Parts: sequence; structure tokens; C-alpha cells
Amino acid sequence: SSTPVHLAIDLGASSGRVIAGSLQNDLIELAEVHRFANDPVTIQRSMHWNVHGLWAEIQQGLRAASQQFSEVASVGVDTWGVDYVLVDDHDQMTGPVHHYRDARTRGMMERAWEIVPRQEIFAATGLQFMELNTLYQLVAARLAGERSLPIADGFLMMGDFFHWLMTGTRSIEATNASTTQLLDPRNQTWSSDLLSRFDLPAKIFQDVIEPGSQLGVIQPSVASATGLDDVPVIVPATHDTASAVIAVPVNDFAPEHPSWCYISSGTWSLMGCELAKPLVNDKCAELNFTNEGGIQGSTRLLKNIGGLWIFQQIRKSLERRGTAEPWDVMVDRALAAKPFELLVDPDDAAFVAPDDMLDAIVRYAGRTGQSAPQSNGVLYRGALEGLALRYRSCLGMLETLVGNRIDVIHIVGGGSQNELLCQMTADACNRVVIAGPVEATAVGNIAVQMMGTQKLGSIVEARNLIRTSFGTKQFDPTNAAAWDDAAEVFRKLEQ
Ligand code: LFR
Repeated sequence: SSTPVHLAIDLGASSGRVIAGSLQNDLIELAEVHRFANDPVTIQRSMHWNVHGLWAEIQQGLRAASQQFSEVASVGVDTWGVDYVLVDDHDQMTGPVHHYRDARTRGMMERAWEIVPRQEIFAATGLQFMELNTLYQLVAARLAGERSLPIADGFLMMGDFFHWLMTGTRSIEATNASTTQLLDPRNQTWSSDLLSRFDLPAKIFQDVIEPGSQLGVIQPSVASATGLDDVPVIVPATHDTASAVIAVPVNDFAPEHPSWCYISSGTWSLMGCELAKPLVNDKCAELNFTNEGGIQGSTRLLKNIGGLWIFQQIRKSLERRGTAEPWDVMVDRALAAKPFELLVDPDDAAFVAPDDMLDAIVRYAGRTGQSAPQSNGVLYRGALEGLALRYRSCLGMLETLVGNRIDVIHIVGGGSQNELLCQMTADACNRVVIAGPVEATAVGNIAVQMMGTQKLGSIVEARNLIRTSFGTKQFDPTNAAAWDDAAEVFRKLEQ
């Protein structure tokens, strides 16, 4: 086709994709150009990103796009937060690229608090405490004496890294920088106090840039490998969650009294509100919510919830045993199973990176006085009900934080396709759920590229276009009372 396309490169936990987005008859249309695995690689017991393999796949996808479309208007990468690459002054990577599920951060929050007290870290960054945060990865690197750190000349988050490979220009994009726990969310500058007290080299942290900025064009070596001559790289909200929140199909932006919240539902569930500015106060610290950066300086006040990870990993366990079932069969069995036979808190530490998820759940059931699941249906259902119950708890916390009732829950991302989970969420939370778009992250990425090339004016315009382009599905609460007792029991399981 002859309409210009924007290419979103979205690196997720279940796969990486190159997706083309264009305006056709005043609607956004998506086409998947290339899909590839994005599995971590274990080298000597430590979990790394397969950056070389990914870069080869990305270039292959770009080449396919240049052959398929007559005009590629721009390119941009998004992926999960917190992970980073260090490079030296000769443009070489100085060490391996760790995956955040790598065990090196175990116990590192406590070690970090010995250097800077927890309250001070929160006051400086407004971020939730999670072991996977970049800060604890860097503290782990420092304490282990990793050689890659002192010889580094530049720090790049993963989206920035691939943008650098494409353009030759180093940058740090704001939304992903906000996940490090080293950035002050009020003025988007690096906390020089934290950097110096943790003995991290300030010179490697350059000033952040806003999503929508043009970083440069595809450099000649990459242009000849991909056929993309002179194509601009427009930096999207490189944090996948920030891109997904842009695609929430509402018709306002960072309202003063939010009546809606979102769940960006995938491997993680990120549940929160979009605010005009950060909410860094004691209540937020106590409830361990985070103030991550959104588009145009907005704040994503949210909590990480263990998401569909458990569900996905149950399938991996069953694969190993030769008894895995297709996703839709899993959901059907969950639907048919008796409710509330097994309650699984998705945020229990036992589920972060177990060797085998099934074993972990059986041990968890024993530890929490529940019987081990007697059928796959009970197992699957327990994972989904646990999520819905966790959403219910988080909704309560969110309402406390923003100080008003939230009427509507928007579920976006891959998990919004799971209608059973959407209905459970509506029932458990006793709120209307609006599901879609499924491809929220890619859509948000592309919307920012369209804004950066003046095809779209404002976020609200983008959101209205997204709503008409992709449609939504509504789930009304039908069975709310049935969840009250389960919620009572679940509260005791939450840590
Ligand atoms: C979701 C996500 C979350 C982040 C987690 C780890 O994909 O980006 O927002 O907390 O991954 O980076």
C-alpha cells in the first residue's frame, strides 16, 4: 500500500514483534511484519538478554517492512523497564546485559537501605520498592565489583540501546528512565545525591529526552542492511507500560479527579491512575505504589501485580511434563472449575522466578493451609481468581491514594482478551470493566510516532482515534457478593 507506515518494535516477555501502523480512512490499522522469540539466556547461572539475536531479528523485521511498504515514515522501540546496557567511549558494550529476573538482586534492597535509608530513596524518587529496579541491579553490580561499571561511559535503557544501534546516537528516554529509581519524578532529573551516595558514576547518566522526539535517522550501515534509507527514529514512550497507558481509550488526559483506572495486562499487570503530577507522600510509600513517568510529563501512579506470569509459567511446567494444553482450553477448564478452591496471591515472593511453577504452587498451598490443586481446572482458576482478588485490593488502595471513587477499570493489552479474567475483575471489584485494545503497547508506541510527525495533534485526539479504530468490550459486575468471603480469606494471604 502507498500510505506511510510507522514501525513499532515491541519487545515483550512472550515475544518480540515489528508492527506496522498507518492511517487508513481515518482509522489506525496495524499489521504484524515480523515476530520472534525474546527468551533470556542463562550463562554461568546468570540470566542475560540475548541482545545480539534480538538485533539480528529486528533488522530482519525492518528489512521485511521496507520490502512490504512503499514508505516507512518512522521507527521506534519499546520494551519492559529497568534493564540497561553499559557502553564505553569506543562504542563497545562493557559487559553482559542482565535480565531483571536474574538472582543477583536478591537481598539487594536491604543492602541498599544500609547505604541510603528506604524513606530517603522514596522521597527522592517516588518509586515503589521492587528488587528488580535498576537501582538494585546497579547496587548488585557495585557490591560484586563488576568491572563493567567503572569503565562505562554511557548508560542506556534497553529501548535507548536499540535506538543507539539504529542511529548511532545515545539518549535516555524519560518514561523508561523513570523506572530506574534514580530519577526525581518532579523535575525529571537524575538524583545526584543518590548517584553519589551509591557511588555510581554520574557522568554516564545523560539528560532524559521526551517521548515524541526525533533522535536521528537510521545510520548508513543499518540502512544498507534493512533498506531503510534516511528513515527517522522517533522515540516513543520506550517503557512498554507507558505506551500501553497512552492507548487507554478514554477521552481525557491526566484528569484532576480520576474516575477511571487502567490495568495494563500481560506478563505483569500494572494497575493505576494517570495523574498530572507525582504523588510522593507517606500513604503512597506505605502502600508501595510507584510514580512512574507518562507521556507529556504525566505520572503513572501504579502498582506492579504479578500478572499472567503465573498462568504462563504453569503452562511451561506442564509442557515439561508433556501435559500442556492450549490457552483456550486452559481458560475453559478454569471456567468449569469450582470457584475459590485455591487462592493464589500473584505477588507472593515464591512466584517471582521459581524453577517450576507447579511445584511452587503446591508448596504455596501447603504453606498457606490450602489443599494442593486436584485438577488442572482448579489450578488455572486459582491463578486467575488470585489476580482478580489482587485487583480488588489494589483498587481500594488506589481510591485511598487519589481520594475519590473510581468507577471504571480499563483493561488493555494481551490479557484483555481473556474474557473470563475480565468478568472476574468486574465481579471481584464490583466495577464496570472496559476491555481493549489488545495491542495497546504497539498502538501507544505508534500514536506517539504519529504525534512526533504531526499526523496527530494531542493525546485526547489520539485516544479518540484509538477507541474508534479498535473498539472495546464492556463487562458489567454480575456476581459481586460471591467474592466478599474469598476477599476476606485472600487478605490474610497477601504479604
Ligand atoms: C511490564 C514492565 C513493568 C515493569 C516490569 C519490569 O512489561 O515494563 O512496567 O515494572 O515490566 O521492567
